[in-house]
Amino acid sequence: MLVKSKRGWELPERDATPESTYANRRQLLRAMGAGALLAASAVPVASAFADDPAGGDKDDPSAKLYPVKRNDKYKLDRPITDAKYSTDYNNFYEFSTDKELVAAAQALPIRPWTITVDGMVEKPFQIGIDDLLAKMQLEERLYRHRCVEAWSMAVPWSGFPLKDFVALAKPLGGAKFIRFETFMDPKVADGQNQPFYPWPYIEGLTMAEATNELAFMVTGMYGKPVPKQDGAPIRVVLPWKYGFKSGKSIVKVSFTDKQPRTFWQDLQESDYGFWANVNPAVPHPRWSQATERVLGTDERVPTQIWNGYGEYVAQLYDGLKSERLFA
Ligand SMILES: Nc1nc2c(c(=O)[nH]1)N[C@H]1C(S)=C(S)[C@@H](COP(=O)(O)O)O[C@H]1N2
Ligand SMILES: [Mo]
Repeated sequence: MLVKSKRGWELPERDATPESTYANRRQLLRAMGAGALLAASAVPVASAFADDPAGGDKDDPSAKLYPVKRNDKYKLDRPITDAKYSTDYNNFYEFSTDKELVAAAQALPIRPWTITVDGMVEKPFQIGIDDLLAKMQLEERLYRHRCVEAWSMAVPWSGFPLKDFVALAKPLGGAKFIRFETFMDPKVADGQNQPFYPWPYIEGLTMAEATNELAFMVTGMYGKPVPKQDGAPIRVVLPWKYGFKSGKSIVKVSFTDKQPRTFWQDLQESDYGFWANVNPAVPHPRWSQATERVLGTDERVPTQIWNGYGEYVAQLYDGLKSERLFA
């Protein structure tokens, strides 16, 4: 769906092909190759609606923990995105490949919720989300978020530094990477019935990235528990990387000496690599990354290298120049 526009960089985000297109193309090709007809995926229907889908589940026992104190160190260069945009326009392929998935995501049960910590750690363990919340010092941070599809937002997230979680996990000296796994439950997440996606959603980081001060485990948003559509009850947020690196609704955190293979690498590695650091000068194979559309105002603004967080993270990559760091 190429649209003629005056200048290439003015191409609006809706004309950029979303991440799903390749998969859908692949689905079609595979189905044709097999001589089979694939039924259109059923429209997911929420089995339960929360009182206030934009503000967390009414039954969420963590609601009393919020709001938490803001850490003022992390400043925005733009206004906070109105919650009505950022909690209503989501990428969460488990529920849908289009952005309107709030209703479908309400079907996710978020209590009990257990996180398994395994791999190269002193002693593998499991911890319930409320026990974890009780152990961690929660704070609020204002971060910008840049999706690889060239839209962006600015959000007050609540949570705790990923490095505090790493300390709790006690990785062994030989651990070089951390791997995040999202829940797998095709009964509540209809997208997981689509077998051409390599479920469950896996993401990963180096230990140096995971222990960088910016890496954040998010449990809240806008002074309330994080809504299901945004990754309740716990997700990752990495503001210098494209949004797909920030896995939602995490059930397992593993430590390993091998670079984890990610969901998006399995799907289309040429477009979505392991590093995926934001860089306006490195286009996606099918669209420019030079500018981004700001959710809410639809203004187009220039994208910054490392999404503007270079002072914190650029040095992480000094010894990695031969890697494909930006796509
Ligand atoms: N499990 C899971 N995590 C995910 C995704 C997903 O589809 N499934 N989408 C990613 C992408 S592409 C982006 S941009 C962000 C979107 O987060 P938001 O919906 O809270 O804005 O979540 C990321 N985390
Ligand atoms: Mo994204």
